[in-house]
Amino acid sequence: MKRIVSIQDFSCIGKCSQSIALPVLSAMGLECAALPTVLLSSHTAFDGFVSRELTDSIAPITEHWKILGIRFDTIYTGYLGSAEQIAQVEHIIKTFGTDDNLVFVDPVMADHGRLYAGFGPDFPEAMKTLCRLADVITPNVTEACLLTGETYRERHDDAFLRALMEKLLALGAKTAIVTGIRMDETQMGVAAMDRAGKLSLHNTEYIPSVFYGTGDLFASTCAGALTLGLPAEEAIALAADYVVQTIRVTVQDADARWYGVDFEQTLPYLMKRLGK
Ligand code: PXL
Repeated sequence: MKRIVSIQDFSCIGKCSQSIALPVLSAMGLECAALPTVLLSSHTAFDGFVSRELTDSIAPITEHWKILGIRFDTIYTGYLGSAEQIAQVEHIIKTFGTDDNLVFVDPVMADHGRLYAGFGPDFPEAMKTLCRLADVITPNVTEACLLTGETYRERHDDAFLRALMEKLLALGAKTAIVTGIRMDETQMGVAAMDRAGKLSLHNTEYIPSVFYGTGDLFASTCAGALTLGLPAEEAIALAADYVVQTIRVTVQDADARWYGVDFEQTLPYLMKRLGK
């Protein structure tokens, strides 16, 4: 069985980060090791959330793993609490990185044109250094603009997309994948570009709604699919289709929660798509 380490916060309420990565990656047939970076009472979209950075715990945990000789097929990073934690994760990548494992960086920090509560304007600059070490990065449009200096906008065209993807690749990652691309009214897409300059766009139905955690759902599924050995285009299509299927189910739920999606209901869809 392949092993992936998920490095991101644990939000007690909110269905994001580790509470998405663990069940999704397990359902995909992967062993998921979890390194929590921050412990939060809820994710940061709730008023009054309480947050405890676990910065002092990260080095002792990973030093123990090193002594045990643990190896990871994929190192997957998401929400990190500070520039100091980014530096720690860079050290983890250098320590556990090999020629054949995958470094998957989701530069979680912003959405809808704004940084998440708790991040200062310097944070994107620190995140750029982490992207440099990645094989794959998966920003949403807001994060991609913060990483490249492009101006954020809600509607996109070919020229914007190509410029954005080229600038992202110039940060140093081998493949850039950007979620939340809106080329027209009815669709939402995921764009990808690799070092060969090939640009692809996987469009799905656009369902007008705002739910937290969909970026984490996309990243966990995509990281899992790549770890299983799916080609990038198939991994992207699977992850994008799973997210849209989950949103479809969530909007039909009279009891839907604004803070997260009903991904628990659609795990069978994901497993079926994988032939499990
Ligand atoms: O879903 C992204 C995310 C992850 N972790 C925390 C968050 C958010 C988005 O708000 O607050 C703690």
